[in-house]
Amino acid sequence: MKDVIIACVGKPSAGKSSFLNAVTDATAKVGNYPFTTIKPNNGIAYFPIECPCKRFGKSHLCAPRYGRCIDGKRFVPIQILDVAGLVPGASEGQGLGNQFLDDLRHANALIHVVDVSGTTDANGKETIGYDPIGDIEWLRGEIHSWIYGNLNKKWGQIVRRHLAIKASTAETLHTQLSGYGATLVIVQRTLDRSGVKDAMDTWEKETIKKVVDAFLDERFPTIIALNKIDLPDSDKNISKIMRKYDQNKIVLSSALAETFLRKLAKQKFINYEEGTDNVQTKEDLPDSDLKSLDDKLQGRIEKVQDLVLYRYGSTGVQDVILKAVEVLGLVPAFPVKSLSTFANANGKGVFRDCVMIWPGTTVLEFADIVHPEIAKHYLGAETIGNRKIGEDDIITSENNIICFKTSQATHSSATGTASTTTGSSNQSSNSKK
Ligand SMILES: Nc1nc2c(ncn2[C@@H]2O[C@H](COP(=O)(O)OP(=O)(O)OP(=O)(O)O)[C@@H](O)[C@H]2O)c(=O)[nH]1
Ligand SMILES: [Mg+2]
Repeated sequence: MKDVIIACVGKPSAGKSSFLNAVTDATAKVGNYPFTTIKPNNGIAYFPIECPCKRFGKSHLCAPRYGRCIDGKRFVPIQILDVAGLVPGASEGQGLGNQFLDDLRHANALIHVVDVSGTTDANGKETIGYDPIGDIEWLRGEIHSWIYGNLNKKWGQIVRRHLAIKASTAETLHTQLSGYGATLVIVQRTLDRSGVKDAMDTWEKETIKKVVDAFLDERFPTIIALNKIDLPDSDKNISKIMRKYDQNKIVLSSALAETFLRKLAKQKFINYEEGTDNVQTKEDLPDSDLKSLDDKLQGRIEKVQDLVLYRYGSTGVQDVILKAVEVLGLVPAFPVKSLSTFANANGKGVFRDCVMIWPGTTVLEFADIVHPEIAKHYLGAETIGNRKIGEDDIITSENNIICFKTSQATHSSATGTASTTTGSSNQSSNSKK
């Protein structure tokens, strides 16, 4: 059971650290030169989900332990990792290649931050008119070469061992890929996806490549953030990329605009509703405690509105996180002590905990996530309408408000120590699927 981690990846100066700073309270160093980041930075971002408090008329009482809930829009924490930039040849150790690839082992999903403005070249150096379309495939290719290269180097030995111990293909691949965070479930899905059925000792180089390709899809679901949309040349590059790639995996963003707006909001110059184009100033709200703007600041805000907010509807950074959570298929689940008040014994803590769990997590697995004591003394579980649910039932949006019954009183914190975003991971454990 590990927290879910989403990693920002991409070439140097694409805006990975800026993105982290824009969506979390981290203060990663940002610079217009390659390899500003060497050691990974991390922060917690909050992404919005629909909170059941609204449906049950409890919005005014809703009391999240982490994040916040505003009129039924609940902001749930998730860990974001910002790693060193990757340059061509990284899989052969160029730049900070090996370290970068090592850091990736912890990630569950990737956000590939692409500088869509064409103002940085393949190595992250300042330029003009660079075509970013190649960056998308290049990054995947680099990760592919890293894994394929490592397998290919010792293929003879892998196959000899495979034959000697009469292992199944999945078992052998699992041993080889577990260093990249592969579980048996992921390996099985990889084999299904690749369509490869031949015995391992007959695999050609092309077969190994095909399997690695399928593995990348299963192990590292990726969202592409086309960043720096505020810059002039971004437009034409965006339309070119959108025509070529799956639009469901692409989000437009301006990390710079988001950082700017959040900073002004913090300094009380504006009211800014993250994820929207809604910016209000003292002029809009004369009776508010907002500070007045000088002409220069007013001009900068208008520029961000014209170039980003009014054009694209938002700075896009929140959409990037939402998409990444969506590709992982995480399900929000709410452990409660009472199915009528959703509160603690003292009437407080309404919908206090929200845990994002992996798809396929069962009720009993969820009990263990909330607190091992609950799983140990588990008697049963009920959902809305006091409807009984089985311990092997999969949790979905239909039964995700759950009251556990236990054979003895568990520790007072036991129904609600669920921390941030966690789960019985189909990535981090071999849960039954
Ligand atoms: N115009 C514009 N500039 C941006 C945006 N995001 C980042 N930048 C700028 O791009 C440069 C590089 O940003 P970083 O966030 O340091 O990039 P990085 O990907 O973390 O780079 P490395 O740590 O070197 O790998 C900085 O000058 C940022 O201010 C954006 O949305 N718009
Ligand atoms: Mg950086």
